[in-house]
Amino acid sequence: MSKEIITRGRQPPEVLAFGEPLAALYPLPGAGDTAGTGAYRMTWGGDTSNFSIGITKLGHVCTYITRVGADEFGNSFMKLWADCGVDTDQIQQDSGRTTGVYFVSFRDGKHYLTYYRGQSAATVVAREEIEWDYIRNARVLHVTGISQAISTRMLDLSFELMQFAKQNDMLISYDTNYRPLLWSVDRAKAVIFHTIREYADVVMTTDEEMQMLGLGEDPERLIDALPVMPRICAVKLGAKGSLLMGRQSSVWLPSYPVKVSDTVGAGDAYDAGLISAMLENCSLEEAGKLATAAAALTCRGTGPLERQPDRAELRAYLATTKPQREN
Ligand code: KDG
Repeated sequence: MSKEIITRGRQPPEVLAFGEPLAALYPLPGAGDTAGTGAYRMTWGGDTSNFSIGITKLGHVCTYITRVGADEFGNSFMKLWADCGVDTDQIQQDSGRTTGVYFVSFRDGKHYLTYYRGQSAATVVAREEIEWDYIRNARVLHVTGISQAISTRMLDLSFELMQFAKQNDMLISYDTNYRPLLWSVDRAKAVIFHTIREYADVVMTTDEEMQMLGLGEDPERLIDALPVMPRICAVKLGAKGSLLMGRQSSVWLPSYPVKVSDTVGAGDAYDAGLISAMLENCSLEEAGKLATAAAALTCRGTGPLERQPDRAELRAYLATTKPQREN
């Protein structure tokens, strides 16, 4: 098959993301802070959808591999991705299943998610419907612990995709994104360790996840707790910034001064910033700054996308703003 047919005249895939999009229901401001007490508005979430949109906004071509329902939420996602420029060629719409949903509640300054996703379309992405030749030349594959936790089929497919990525010299980007509501800590830890040992080049996690997974409290000691040292390892520390560790050096990145409205999706924006910087051969420090600032800017909005920055905004912000404190 000629390249023209494979890419259908569009830019060939550069970054692949694999996982589940979720319609996100947020309580309206003033509607009360516990689920069920007021009006909700719909927006879009799902870690890998947030990542796909984030990295596209930062100037890269991202092909999202997922499945949504042939329902209203599925249709609105298809329109959103098309409007944002995400490549939707590998997305199937399933008339027999629905798109997953989560409701957000805020309590004591923290957010809580309630999922309705058990039988969602994304749990049954079909390997036979992936155009393997079309995605073969991508440079990066991004997978998360959530993509692996939602069904056995998705777990198996994550391994098949990572094996394929490895054979085709892609960088494998992996966010542990441990969600206790989706699987037990023991099962998650076994899968996460296997993924890191066998596949992941870039591993991203948070200090909270480190603790939940029993990987210790000290971000600098994370590497000692992992089965192997990946090429790059990032620990996201919320308001404290992040720690980025490479094989030769590491760098602490302070956070940026923003008024935080909601932190959901900040980690996905971080991943998009880090991987986009790696695609552009930035230094570890530059990559860390881009990622940390992208996460901070995302926290200004409600929901993962409202204030997720694009390339111009992120670059302008970094050129004019100092981080909160220099280490
Ligand atoms: O990273 C943000 C995600 O947690 C949110 O968008 C919802 O994908 C989601 C999940 O499974 O928790």
